Amino acid sequence: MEFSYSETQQMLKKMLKDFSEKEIAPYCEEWDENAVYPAESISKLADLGLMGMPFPSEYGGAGLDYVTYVMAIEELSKVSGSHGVIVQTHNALCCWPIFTYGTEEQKRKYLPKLLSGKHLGAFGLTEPSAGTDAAMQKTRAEDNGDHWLLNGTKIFISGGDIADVLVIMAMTDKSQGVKGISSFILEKGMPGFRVGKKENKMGIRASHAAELIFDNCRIPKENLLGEVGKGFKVAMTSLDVGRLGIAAQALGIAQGAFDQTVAYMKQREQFGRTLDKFQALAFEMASMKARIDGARFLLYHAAWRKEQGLPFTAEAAAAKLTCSETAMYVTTKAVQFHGGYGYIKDFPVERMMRDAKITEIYEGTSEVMKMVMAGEIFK
Ligand code: COS
Repeated sequence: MEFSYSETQQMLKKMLKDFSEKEIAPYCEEWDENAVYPAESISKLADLGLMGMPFPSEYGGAGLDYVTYVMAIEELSKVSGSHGVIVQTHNALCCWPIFTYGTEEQKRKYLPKLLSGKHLGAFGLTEPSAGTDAAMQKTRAEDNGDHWLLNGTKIFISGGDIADVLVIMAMTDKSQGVKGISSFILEKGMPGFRVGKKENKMGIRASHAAELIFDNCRIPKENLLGEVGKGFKVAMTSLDVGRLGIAAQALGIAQGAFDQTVAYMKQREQFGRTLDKFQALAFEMASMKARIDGARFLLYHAAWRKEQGLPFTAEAAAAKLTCSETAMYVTTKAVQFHGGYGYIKDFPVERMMRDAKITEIYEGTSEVMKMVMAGEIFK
């Protein structure tokens, strides 16, 4: 067992801390208020290698391991949960399935631009009637000779409005149920593909969620990703990797809110003393720290298993469940400890509490995490 940070990890954490303080923190509230996608800072993160973290240099990746990858997302999310999810969705849900299931030709075609951050990636699984029950895909892909014809609608797609490359799941044979789902690589601008409604969200407002509409969208035959009928596996295994990133995002939000609260309590005076001198409050901070540190161990362990090539589905689910519940617990307390100042937009904990909530919902709700874990316990 190894509990220390490597030199690379220490350097990356320091670099991202400095970057977040300088390039993200001053603009966070404005991006949140106006739901602005932070293009410039994402492009700078791409220059630092963040858009292709756990992929080999052969395709233009940074060659980092998965533990370092989750640490990076955690660090960014301490300041901005939106940046955490933008980076993780791109890496885990678009680059990862192409890297893992793509043909050599597909990898050579798509990965260099994705991993360098010149192109942004997204992932389309969710539909109006296929949320938790993700296998209920209504989007159909029909074999039409030299191309696939895609018809249907996806909703709540993170980065869907700005993505250049999207991994999309669709039903190719309804009679086969979950084994009739296939996955495809779609590009912005393919005929018959357009972006619909952009959601007005409670939190992570600098990361957009959009509707995708496919109206006789023509996808070249060679853009099938993996085998026909194996799309659900592509989606589920991608979500396993995605859940490491969402757990990291949640953990970062929790740590960020905790740090803000420590600083606030040291300077806020009531009844003639600063808040940290009230034992009832200090004890609650101790409980929060114990939960954050416990959640971190679960996450790093799950990421380590992924790195070792060991099964990690249930561990990733446990990490996401715990980190997201911790984020909600800590941010709610953080707002409470700030009192009235926690409820206004002058302090970041208000945004952090709104940002935390989605981590219990997307890429599988807390209930789905329990289904995955129960499946493992009773298999
Ligand atoms: N990794 C690899 N394969 C997986 C998998 C995973 N994490 N999860 C499911 N599969 C496979 C199953 O093994 C099964 O294949 P085989 O029949 O060849 O064994 C196939 O996918 C269908 O699985 P099934 O529907 O029977 O599901 P499970 O009982 O394995 O799991 C839940 C059920 C609900 C836990 C699972 O389907 C799931 O996680 N669904 C996604 C829910 C979700 O996250 N929705 C929100 C998406 S947000 S974008």
